[in-house]
Amino acid sequence: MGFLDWFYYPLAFFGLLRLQRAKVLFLGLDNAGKSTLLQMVSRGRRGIVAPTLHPTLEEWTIGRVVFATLDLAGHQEARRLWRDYLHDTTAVVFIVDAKDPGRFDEAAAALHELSAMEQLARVPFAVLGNKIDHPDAVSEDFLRDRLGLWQITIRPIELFMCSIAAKTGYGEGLRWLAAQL
Ligand SMILES: Nc1nc2c(ncn2[C@@H]2O[C@H](COP(=O)(O)OP(=O)(O)OP(=O)(O)O)[C@@H](O)[C@H]2O)c(=O)[nH]1
Ligand SMILES: [Mg+2]
Repeated sequence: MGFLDWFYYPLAFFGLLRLQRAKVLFLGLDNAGKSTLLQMVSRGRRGIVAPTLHPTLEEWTIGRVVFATLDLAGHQEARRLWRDYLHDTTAVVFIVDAKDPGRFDEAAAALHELSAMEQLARVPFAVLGNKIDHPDAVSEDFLRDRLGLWQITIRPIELFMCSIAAKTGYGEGLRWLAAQL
């Protein structure tokens, strides 16, 4: 495999490279797995990630596709920052830690707040229930219910259970997302 093949493989694989221009946001609470997914997409492997300091924006551009992570936990000031950042978003990947039920309500609130925003009115959302390699991870039906996904109707939205660390499940989510664009 040549250098370019190696470089573009993850994106071509997900069907995102054919896009003219795209801004794909990886959103979710802290500790959900946003930085880990960004590493997988940008480098095809997992490195060591330290918790990202808030409010931090990480960006990675491949071809004409910009990937960015944004932490949705916390206070109003951070909220204002991410609100400004959303206007030309093409697609949203919303990541939830599926082994942390104590934070499902907080994650659901952030997801519903996002889905009500005008800037994202027609933007497709792939919701990733991450960390299913862990024994405490909940089932897909349980997570779907706790996040209240059936209440979000005006856009394509789909839940995918995955383990970003074990490289399973999120590829389907990204391919589904690319197919919506
Ligand atoms: N078991 C398991 N752990 C994971 C998985 N994906 C990420 N993690 C771990 O979860 C922790 C948080 O991952 P990050 O990628 O830093 O999460 P983040 O959403 O960027 O978090 P902040 O930077 O704090 O906003 C790290 O210790 C990761 O190694 C997974 O699929 N399974
Ligand atoms: Mg991070």
